[in-house]
Parts: sequence; C-alpha cells; structure tokens
Amino acid sequence: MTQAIDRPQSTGEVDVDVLVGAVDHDISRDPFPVRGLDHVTFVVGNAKQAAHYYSTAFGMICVAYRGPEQGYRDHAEYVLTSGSARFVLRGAVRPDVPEVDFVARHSDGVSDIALEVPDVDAAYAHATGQGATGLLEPHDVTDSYGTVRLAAIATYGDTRHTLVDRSRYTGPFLPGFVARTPIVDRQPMIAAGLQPKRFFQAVDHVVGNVELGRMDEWVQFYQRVMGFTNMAEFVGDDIATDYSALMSKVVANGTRKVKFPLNEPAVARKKSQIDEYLEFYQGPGAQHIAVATNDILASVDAMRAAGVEFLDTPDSYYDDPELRARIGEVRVPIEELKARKILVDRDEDGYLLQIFTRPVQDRPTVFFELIERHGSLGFGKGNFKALFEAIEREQERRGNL
Ligand code: TYF
Ligand code: FE
Repeated sequence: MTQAIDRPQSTGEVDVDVLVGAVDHDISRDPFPVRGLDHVTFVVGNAKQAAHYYSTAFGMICVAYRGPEQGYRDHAEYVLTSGSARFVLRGAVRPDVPEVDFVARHSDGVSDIALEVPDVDAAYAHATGQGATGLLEPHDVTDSYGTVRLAAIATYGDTRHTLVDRSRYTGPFLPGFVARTPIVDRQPMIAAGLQPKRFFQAVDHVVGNVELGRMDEWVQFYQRVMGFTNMAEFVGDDIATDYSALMSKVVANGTRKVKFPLNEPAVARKKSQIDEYLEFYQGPGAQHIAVATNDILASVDAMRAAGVEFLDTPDSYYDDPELRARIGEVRVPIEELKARKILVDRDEDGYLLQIFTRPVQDRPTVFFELIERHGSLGFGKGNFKALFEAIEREQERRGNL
C-alpha cells in the first residue's frame, strides 16, 4: 500500500520557502532546537467524519491511518496533510479511553501540538529541567519502516507537546500507521480548474487561550522551557480595554517557523471572546490554527463552495480611505478582497492577507485562519479592531456577549 503520495516534507528547503517569514538561523546552538511543527492532533467525537470534513472542506489528503484493523483497539486515527501541514484526527473506539473524557469536557479540540526536534532526549531533559511537566519519557517506537523517538511534555490545559525525532523513519506517519489512499478524489475538480491543488501548505501559527492573568506565565514558560523569544506583535492594555477584550503576546523559535501567540481575557465593556472560549472549552486550550496559503482567494472560494463559514467583514472596512492609503498596492484589486471578506494589513516588512473561519464545531471554541504573507511577519495588528468587532457580532448571535 506504500505509494508516492503527498508526503509532508518535514525538513529542508521546501518548508523554508513555503513558510514565508522563516528566517535563517542555526538551531544547533539553541537550548531546545526545533525543526518545525510535526503535527497537530485533534481529539474528536467522530474521526471518520472529521477526516471527511478536512478532506472535502480543507482540501487535505488522508495519507495514513491506524485503528482496530491494525490491532489498535482504542482509537481510530486519520492523518491528513496539506503540504507540510499535518493534522491527526483521533476518535475513541471504546467508551473507557481518556479521549472520551476529553471530548465530553472540551468537545472536539487540539490535544497535541507536536514538534519535530533533532534530539528528543536533550529536548525533554532541557524542558523538564526548566520545570515542564513530563508526560511521556523519551522512548523508541519501531515498525518495519524504522524507529521514531518520542517524548511528551504538558503545556496549557489538556494540551501537550509531543517531541518527535523521525530522522530514522520512512513510514507514512508513525509506527503502526498504514498508508492509505485519499478519502475523496479531488483530481477531477483540480483538473477542471475548480479547486486549487492545495488550499494551504503549512501551519503558520497555533494560538493558545489561557486564563485571566496567566498569559505572562505561559510566555515565560516558552522562553524558559523552549528558548522561544517574543515577537514584536502584542495586544497590550491600551488596545485591550478599547475594543479587543483580550491581551496577546507572541513567542517563536529561532527560525520563526514555530509561532505561538498566547491570549488571555481582558476586563472590558463586554464579555471577552477569550472568556467565552474558556467557558465552553472548560479551560485553556488551542484557540486557532493559522494555515499559510499562497492563493488565499482560490482557497477561500473553494472552502466557501464546500460550506466552510468565514467571519464577515463590513464593506466599510474596504471603503475606508485610511485603510486604502495604509495598504497601498497589493497583488489584487481591493474589490477582490472585499468580495471575499479577506482582511489586509501592512507593516514595515510587507503585507499580509488573512481571513478567519467561524468555529468549526458546535461550541464557540476552535477556529482556523488562512494567511497569505507577502513579507509581513506580523499577525494582522491593523485588523484587530475590525476582527474583534466581527467576533463580537458572532458572540452576540450566540447570546454570549
Ligand atoms: O494570531 C493572531 O494573533 C491573530 C489575531 O482571538 C487574533 O490571528 C488574535 C486573537 C483572536 C483572534 C485573532
Ligand atoms: Fe492568528
């Protein structure tokens, strides 16, 4: 069943040029060297249907599977990729496994933001030495494709970081997983020009929501445990009280390939969107996953056509002469962005285009962002006002404002 399928390139040049904003940096001198994001695991109520959703609505390709058929009696796990982005969808097959409790508490959510590291033992020793809680000691897992070394540490809420060294492994994902063919055949749509080959090619950043007053602790956690440093973009008191009702700081590894914004609620006029998340997720967790695309127009069109819901942006956003002046020329006429509700922001390094989905499960918790970067390393600070107003309209619709 092994075949030349769309395997993610976890290291090397491909990643560097697909992830705009990565910088040259020698990770060998880092206290906690990180090659990149290995995968994001979602624990879901029904992995079979989730795998179908991410195949049809997100254009992802199912490349591997592990479940009862392989002798793994507890879970069904589907691995889907889009370029270097790799999602694992895990559903319980039995009632007495922890994933059942995870879903009861959080609903579908992110359980693992796994990092590819060159030396699992060194990374784990550094992390736990700096106070991280170890969840899995370094150990080898082996099958006929080779050996993967794994360990895991805890982060906010019920979220973990698995540490993965797959340099001695050639299989489709991890030992025990078997290669499988895509769930849907998008080739006819692609051939007819109705869908892009990929809707996105990498994970740009993963955002965590933590409790009121805890953001700085988690920023320091990533500084201490992973040697991450702060990026310039943050939402401070000034912005928080005016319209965002949240505070935010961004930490990143040396290459800037791994970026983790961290949000906490702020006390403002209205109920914070972060409080809404914390209430419905029953605690801290991953809030949104931003995926990098190089054709956000085509991706949004394909995803909308497949039924993905995006946040609305009022026409007044695009008609604002101040925005027009600040943005200047971008690669498409602004009308093209307006027609699709795509946001645009510019900073000293360049510009970015971005759009946010509505929550992708029944609870107002996890959502996605599509981002197309043209030089800008930011997170769309110039859009925070328009974005947070849009989120407040959604909170209002849900009766949570
Ligand atoms: O990742 C970011 O920082 C941007 C902005 O609830 C953002 O995408 C921040 C908080 C939020 C939604 C978007
Ligand atoms: Fe974001």
